[in-house]
Amino acid sequence: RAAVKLSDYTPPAFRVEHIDLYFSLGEEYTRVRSRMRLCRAEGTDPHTPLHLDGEALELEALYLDGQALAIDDYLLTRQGLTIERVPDRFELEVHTLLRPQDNTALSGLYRSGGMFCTQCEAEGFRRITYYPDRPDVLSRFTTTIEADRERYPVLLSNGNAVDRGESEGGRHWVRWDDPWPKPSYLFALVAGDLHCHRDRYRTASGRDVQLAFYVEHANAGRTGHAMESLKRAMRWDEETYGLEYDLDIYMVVAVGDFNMGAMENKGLNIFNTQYVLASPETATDADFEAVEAVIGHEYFHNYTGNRVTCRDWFQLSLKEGLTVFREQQFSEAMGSPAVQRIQQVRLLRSAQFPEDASPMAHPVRPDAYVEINNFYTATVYIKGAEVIRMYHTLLGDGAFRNGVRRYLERFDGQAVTIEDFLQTMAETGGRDLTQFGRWYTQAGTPRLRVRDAFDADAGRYTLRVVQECPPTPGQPAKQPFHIPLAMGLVGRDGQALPLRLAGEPEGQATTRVLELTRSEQAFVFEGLAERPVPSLLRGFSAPVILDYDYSDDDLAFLLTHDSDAFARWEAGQQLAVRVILRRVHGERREEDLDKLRRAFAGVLEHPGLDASLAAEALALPQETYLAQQLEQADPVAIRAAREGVRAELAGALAATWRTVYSRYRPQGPWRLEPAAIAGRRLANLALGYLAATGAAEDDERVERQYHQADNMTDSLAALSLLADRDDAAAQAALDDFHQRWRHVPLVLDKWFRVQAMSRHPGALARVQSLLRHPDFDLHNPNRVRSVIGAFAQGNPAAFHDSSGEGYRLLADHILRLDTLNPQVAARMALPLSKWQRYDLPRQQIMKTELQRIAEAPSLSNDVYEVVSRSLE
Ligand code: BAL
Ligand code: ZN
Repeated sequence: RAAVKLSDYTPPAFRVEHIDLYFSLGEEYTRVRSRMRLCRAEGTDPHTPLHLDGEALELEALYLDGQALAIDDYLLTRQGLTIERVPDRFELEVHTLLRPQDNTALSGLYRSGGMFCTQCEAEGFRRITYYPDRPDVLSRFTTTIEADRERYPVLLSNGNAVDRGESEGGRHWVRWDDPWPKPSYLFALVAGDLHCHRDRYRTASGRDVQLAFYVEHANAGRTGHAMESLKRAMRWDEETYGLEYDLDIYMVVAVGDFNMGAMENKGLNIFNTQYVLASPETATDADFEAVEAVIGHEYFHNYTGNRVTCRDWFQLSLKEGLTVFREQQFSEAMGSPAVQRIQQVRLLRSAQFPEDASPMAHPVRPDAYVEINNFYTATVYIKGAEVIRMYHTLLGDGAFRNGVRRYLERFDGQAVTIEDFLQTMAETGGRDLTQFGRWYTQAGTPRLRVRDAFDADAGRYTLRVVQECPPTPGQPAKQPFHIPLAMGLVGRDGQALPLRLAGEPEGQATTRVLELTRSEQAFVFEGLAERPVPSLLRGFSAPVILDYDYSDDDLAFLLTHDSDAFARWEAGQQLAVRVILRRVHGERREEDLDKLRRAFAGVLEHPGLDASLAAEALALPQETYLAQQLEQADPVAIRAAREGVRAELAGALAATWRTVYSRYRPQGPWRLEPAAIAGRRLANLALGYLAATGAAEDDERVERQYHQADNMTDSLAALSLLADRDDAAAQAALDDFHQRWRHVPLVLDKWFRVQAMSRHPGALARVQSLLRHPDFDLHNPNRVRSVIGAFAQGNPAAFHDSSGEGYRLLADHILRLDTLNPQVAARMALPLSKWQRYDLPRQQIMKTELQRIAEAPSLSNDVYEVVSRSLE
């Protein structure tokens, strides 16, 4: 199937000066009338035909400058419409007919519950009308929506509501005008019977902005946290980047059926309910945090994405990497920067590193795709944010912020490229970033091999760093990257040592950033009285794999003494990785458990204990991260080894866990405050260990927490531990949860998810029955992700069951889902793309299932691209 290539980019031949849309929404069909003022772009050949994208549309009529076009005046294909001869300036009117109620792909105009809504990024607008549906065509939009007044009292689109009225047959209409030119992917429409939570925000310059959150009536009262998060995000962007909101109204609509997390449509964000609704009874602390982050993310897009957008979809990370980084900065400012950083790195390692090591590996700026929806990836988003973080590290905070502001001013209202951003940052920072640009073009995770030597007589310590990056599809050899390596040296007494490179004057800095630009480099530090312990990659200063031969004692030492919180966490994780992997290899050292036990006890006994950081430090490394440390992984053996270590730590520290549990459980009613959140986190971590002691009192503790919890964080923490068991108490809790929450979809998703991720040996059979449960629905992406996604990505031991049943179950459902929603189906196929990471018998079955999918008739481009690349 045809790939779109970056090298084939040509500027648009026609500009759309204005588009006036008229929607007549109906139960059986919807009519769309589009009136566009088009003109030939300067320098374009006067004979270039007009091509408009269009997909799954019924064309009813077409008028050029008021004249109806006959069928042989244009060419209609499955991809669009071409008019061979058009004047330099003209008006085109297009009438299309849609059936949103049959749109199960959830791209374009579709129905979710009782409402109409849209999703146009990346290429959904072409499923509404014929249009040059590409991000570098910006136009002024006016939109009129007409619908039944009783069923759809709320009619929304981008910009400001400028007129409204009644029409015949109990219908009404509203006209919207968006003053900001935008690409079609930012168009949005919503119609429904919705509850509105209103508030207002006064900007730094004193303008009042109306804020409006629209939800289904059943969800009224659950938007308070999202509203407050939005106001915090607006304030933060003013204070940090000097960016003020640019319309008089900011609207957010929550919909239950949504392929993505949320969408930054100009002035009218459409959100997955998951990232808007939050109340203590229904949402966990993690959900509250995610709502704040995603509300921030979509708001920050208003500049990084909307005011300055992408020239083409290869530049997606231009807006996404930058916006994820801004979102991360916002979350760090609202909470604990160290905890945020740990969570970011955990996500990068579990989602992006495996992608970089798979046949789906691609650079942050890909150079070809069959289906752009497949490139909304961890690489484009999260590695893209790491790339932006590296600019920040290299330039410093002030120059970085100035650079972003300059980029936004220079390219305001334009569709630009990653080079434009890089060049602006280079100019502002006074740096040559040419080599740094390789982060955008070379795929794969670089590995840093660090070796050291100490010359006691000279007091000289040398760090030698070699960088390598493994081959990835189409890129057998890599050039060296420009890598900021933040580091420090820790003295044997635990003190941070001043860092003086050979030839430099005395200085007091105890953390510095070494810049790696060559395959191999040495750094010589002077003035050291004894051999230090190096603290490397502080704050995770680059998205790389670090290889330094620490002893177990060094790791335990850094866990206690490193002044960098991230590096402390990392040292503890690496110690745990070693102990677990030794078990995987059948190596059982008596002293191992003792080392971990002492290290864990040290964290808990630390006088300045930060409960949130402690909870991160005491959580064992994830199974997916452990699997990455092995050439070929056996997920069942990894699960057994990790669970074995967990049970032993549970037993060895049982008294400590019980003390931690009772000390840190917040007293009194639920509060969303940092100390209470940290307390719940640490107490629930302790409960997780206690669930593995095998003692009846601890089993009862879990049951008691489930039944007594006044909030979803504690209730779900206990329920997920109960889902690992199969006794009567566990079943009773699962039944109770279902009974209580079956009418609240987001909570019911949690019920499915904890079972799909159960560590019980019978989890695979349970997933098979969940897929037959009357509440399971393949049409709803959140439900699909809660069962199929949670199982295939979050339960490796069950998914990789040696029978191959997990793979078969996944493939069967991908094939069914592909007929409904190709975008989500392709995403569900990604776990199979990682087949090379597993042992040979598993590889064989995974490839057989990929092959079976590849051979299915009428496969979508989305799924075809994932499975065919996986098999290459
Ligand atoms: N632009 C798609 C959703 C998001 O990244 O915000
Ligand atoms: Zn985004």
